[in-house]
Amino acid sequence: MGAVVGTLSLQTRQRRPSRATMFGSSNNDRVCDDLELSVVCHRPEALDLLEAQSNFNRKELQVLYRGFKNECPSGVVNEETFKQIYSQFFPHGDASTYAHYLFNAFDSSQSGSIKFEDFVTALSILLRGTTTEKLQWTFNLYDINKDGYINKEEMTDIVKAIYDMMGRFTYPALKTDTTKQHVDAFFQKMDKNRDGVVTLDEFILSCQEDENIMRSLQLFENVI
Ligand SMILES: [Ca+2]
Ligand SMILES: [Ca+2]
Repeated sequence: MGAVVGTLSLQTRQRRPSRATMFGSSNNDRVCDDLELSVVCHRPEALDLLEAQSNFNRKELQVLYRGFKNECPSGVVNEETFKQIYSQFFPHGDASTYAHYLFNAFDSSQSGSIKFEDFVTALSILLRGTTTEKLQWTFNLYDINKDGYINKEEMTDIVKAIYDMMGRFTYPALKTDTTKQHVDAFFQKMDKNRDGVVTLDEFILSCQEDENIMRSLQLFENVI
């Protein structure tokens, strides 16, 4: 399990260099100009609302917005674009399946596209949220069909997607039964009442008992 949640922190580290470009502090004047034009003038309430709903201040939101518009001038990210951006961080593997699951977790309204608001909401939780919020978000990511339970099929799909994403350079001697072992270990630890599915309560309880998972969650904080 530690390796699964640990992957999230690995992603954070791998994404840092790109984040520096995406959210770099150059052209600060233009940040404000763009934001004035795109958000403040057209939707003056949007920034206030985001500031109230997220754990970012106005200045941080402006920098994030600049980065978002830079990568996605249309203002929304569809799944194909998301996969392309995300895959750049995992050049040795195939990140498309994991990116699909991540996309659905970012797209909390299941609208088929990620708007700036969706992006800020997810980042706010992952970087500045409480432990429970981060675990809820991760649970939702693993709960592929969003029915409130993680079953073995979903966990198998997630673990396979993570192995695909990491590629053969990270897991050179991957055996076919490794996925099953990983999933079995996950359920051994998480499925407290042994009914074959992991609920949010079981997930949060089990993660909080695990120091490795708690440490990897803390790595999210203060990276922006
Ligand atoms: Ca499910
Ligand atoms: Ca259970």
